[in-house]
Amino acid sequence: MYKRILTIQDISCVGQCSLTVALPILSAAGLETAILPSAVLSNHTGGFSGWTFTDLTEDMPKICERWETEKIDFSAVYTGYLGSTRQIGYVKDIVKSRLVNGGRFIADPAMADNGKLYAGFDNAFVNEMKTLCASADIILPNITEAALLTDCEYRETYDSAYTDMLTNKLLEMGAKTIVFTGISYKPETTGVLVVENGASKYYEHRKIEGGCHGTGDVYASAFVGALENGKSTYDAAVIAADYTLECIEKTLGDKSHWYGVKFEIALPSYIKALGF
Ligand code: PXL
Repeated sequence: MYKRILTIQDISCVGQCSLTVALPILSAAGLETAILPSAVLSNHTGGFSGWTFTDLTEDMPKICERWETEKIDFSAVYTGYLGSTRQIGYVKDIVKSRLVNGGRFIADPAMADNGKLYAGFDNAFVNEMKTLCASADIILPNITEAALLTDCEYRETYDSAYTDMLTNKLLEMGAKTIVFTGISYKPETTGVLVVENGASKYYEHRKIEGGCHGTGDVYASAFVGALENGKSTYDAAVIAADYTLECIEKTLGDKSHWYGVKFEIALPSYIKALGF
């Protein structure tokens, strides 16, 4: 069966994040990709001095109604940066109505990093995001997002007792499979912690200092692409980590490219890792 994926996140016209990253990566993974833009921004909100923001909340139920009429459904739904608190309710309706039986709902609660919410988000949004994550089959939070979703203190340095606590609280909240990104127990390494069916598995890899913008979106998109190609959760998490690392490596030397990563030139390695 030819898979059709729906991804719901914003269009940042410039900035190599959200849909401008998800669409090419999922296409490279051989997946038909339908999009539902949550908002249109001139550029992303991380590091630029300002941006335009057009909220597309009102379009969502109308678009979903059309899809219902046309009997268009999706093999998987993958959500990222959303445009309003109210929109989250519509996203849940769309998943309920348009995801095929047995299809996976993957939610990246893209709303925060480095201990801080992104511009424009508040507590009400976080609370609603908790309910979206509880309804998802797989969530991909970073440490900041996991702390916000569980009302825990954010820590810059931590050990496995801290990530175990976050894990347990996310599971209590209703999360099923968790792919924690950017988990760093030592200064020189970072990695991904995959929690599935009561077991945890950690993929540790080298850490590149600096931190690039948009890597969460690159990671989640590459993960979904691998997963929907039949890889296990852990294998998809590893493929996505290796790809994201290469994207960062290919970008670092270019100081003018501070706003995103050059994910395009690392696509050949990703495609090879998928076995095409
Ligand atoms: O990469 C996450 C992201 C997505 N979309 C917009 C953002 C950000 C992060 O800042 O601003 C608009």
